[in-house]
Amino acid sequence: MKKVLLGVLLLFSVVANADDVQVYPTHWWAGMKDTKLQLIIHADKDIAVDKLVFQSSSKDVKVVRVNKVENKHYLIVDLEIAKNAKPQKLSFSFGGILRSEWTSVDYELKARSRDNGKTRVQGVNAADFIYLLMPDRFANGDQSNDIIPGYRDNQCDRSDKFSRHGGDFRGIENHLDYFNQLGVTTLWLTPVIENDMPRMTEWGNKVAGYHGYWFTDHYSIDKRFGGNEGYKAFCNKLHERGMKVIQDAVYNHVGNHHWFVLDSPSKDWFNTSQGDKAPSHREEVFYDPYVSQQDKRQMLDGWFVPHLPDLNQRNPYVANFLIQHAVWTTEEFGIDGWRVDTYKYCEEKFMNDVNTALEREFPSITVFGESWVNTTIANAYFTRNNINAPFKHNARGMLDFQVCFAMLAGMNEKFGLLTGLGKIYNTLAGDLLYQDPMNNCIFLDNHDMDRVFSEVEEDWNKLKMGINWLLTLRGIPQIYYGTEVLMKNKKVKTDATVREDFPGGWASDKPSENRFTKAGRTDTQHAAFEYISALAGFRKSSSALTTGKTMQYVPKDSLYVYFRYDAKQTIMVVTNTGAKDTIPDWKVFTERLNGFTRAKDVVSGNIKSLSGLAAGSKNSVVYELLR
Ligand SMILES: [Ca+2]
Ligand SMILES: [Ca+2]
Repeated sequence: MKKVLLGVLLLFSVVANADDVQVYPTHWWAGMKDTKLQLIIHADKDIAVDKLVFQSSSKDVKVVRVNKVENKHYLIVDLEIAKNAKPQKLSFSFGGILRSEWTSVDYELKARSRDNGKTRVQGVNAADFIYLLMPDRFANGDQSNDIIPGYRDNQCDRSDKFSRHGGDFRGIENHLDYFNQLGVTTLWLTPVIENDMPRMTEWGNKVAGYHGYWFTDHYSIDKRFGGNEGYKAFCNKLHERGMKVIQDAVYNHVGNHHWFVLDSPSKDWFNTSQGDKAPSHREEVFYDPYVSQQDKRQMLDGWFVPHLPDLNQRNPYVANFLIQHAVWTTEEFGIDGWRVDTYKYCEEKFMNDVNTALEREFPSITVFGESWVNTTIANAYFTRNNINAPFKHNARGMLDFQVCFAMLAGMNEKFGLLTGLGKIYNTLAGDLLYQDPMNNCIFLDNHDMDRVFSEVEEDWNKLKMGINWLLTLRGIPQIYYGTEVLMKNKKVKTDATVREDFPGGWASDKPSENRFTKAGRTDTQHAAFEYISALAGFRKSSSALTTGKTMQYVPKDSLYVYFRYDAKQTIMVVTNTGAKDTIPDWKVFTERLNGFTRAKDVVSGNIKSLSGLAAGSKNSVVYELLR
């Protein structure tokens, strides 16, 4: 029997011509909890021939079913992998009656990492401090990858804000000490997957895919960032430092030069019910008891822009491809958490299926979704919630736009019932809708928003209040690159203006403007960096801030006081946005102050007596209470 099999395999290897055949996932692992695997095999010739035979060389990998789709360049193969399968190399061979025309492709089941849940795939939680950066715009550590021959966009020009600028993984690696100084534990990079797109017209501008949201091949990391090997090395370096990495996922759409589009497997691979018209961006359609099905369809099937075809996640092949890719990426690179782009435009069941599949293989993985929504009801709806709705989402957390808007209001607006500090109070009271609001990621701005320093009219004292809240409110704090050195700008018919290069990230940048160093910062920029670094450093070892409870008091006369506390520690955050210094009536807060006599400013270290403690005008202080 063995001899016969060997003979057949030899024959296959003679006829094998697999260079023009791609298999996705490109490899897999032995010992996965889910023993099913669905391969998409894609060739530039017809492989879905009549009387097709498809064979696996391994007894551990059974071919359950071979599916054909409209496009004969594709086979979609359902496999069952034995539970006790060892890591191994194998091959698949397939073809019609003429054996001389058969094709053979190599495949591999690798060994899973033993470090999942320990030093990689750790999950991200409220003890972390996330730094969001755009790899193209942070630092250029390798000029040799700035232009990759063969890619459709061969421009790298820092004088053009819509072009690529050459930033890469190596550039980020060169600044790991900087993140340590700042107190950052986790890096969230905007998408790193290949965007082999030409420049496209957006808002009247010719824009490159420098931001990464236009995928063209899920299984390739963009070579301009360092490719698959560069990304693996980058993730390993972060993990060796005890840091974590969050990957940015896009399940809703792909770039229109993705192979899905250039050689589409079937007509129903993409949503076409609305043509290429945009979605309504109204998330209410998912929970509104009075919704029309047309409105829901438009949200799910609308195309963000005409060059981003909307994936039909109701097609099980599409869904499986995306789910397996998420699992593959997590195991391959050791991703600690996922940020999911455009969450509210995706099929609801599909999103739950992705999260379930990830948690099955990686129990500690975390996911937070991005839904730019206008109410806490909407935000809570897309995560594990306490809402009595017919559909229950299962994402662990969400990007918390409501807390963001509330903090912006707190810094900028006059105090009122629902304005200024009143909005923070009111927003937090809405936390009853979340099963665990500590899993939400909170932030002051991001790559799609006006930079927060410009939002507060470049007033560091105002921003300092926001930084205090960001690092002491419940949830996982995230800072956008450059905020710590007061990078500014608003969006003006483009978001490129809020995605400028980090000064000092390029060899040609002036040392006097290198913000990675004290010498390259103004006094205010340095003060901001030092302040954030001190508070983030304190936060790391603060049980009250990272795992404690919250108690807030009704704000009154521009004064807002809240506490974070547990059995070991009590933190009090006092903010006065009024025009006058005031001495609060501390008796009001006895419920939390009882037993404490002194308050230590956690940044300056100054200790004051609680009796007579003043709340300075337009100021906020984080105190640790002492007995
Ligand atoms: Ca580069
Ligand atoms: Ca969609």
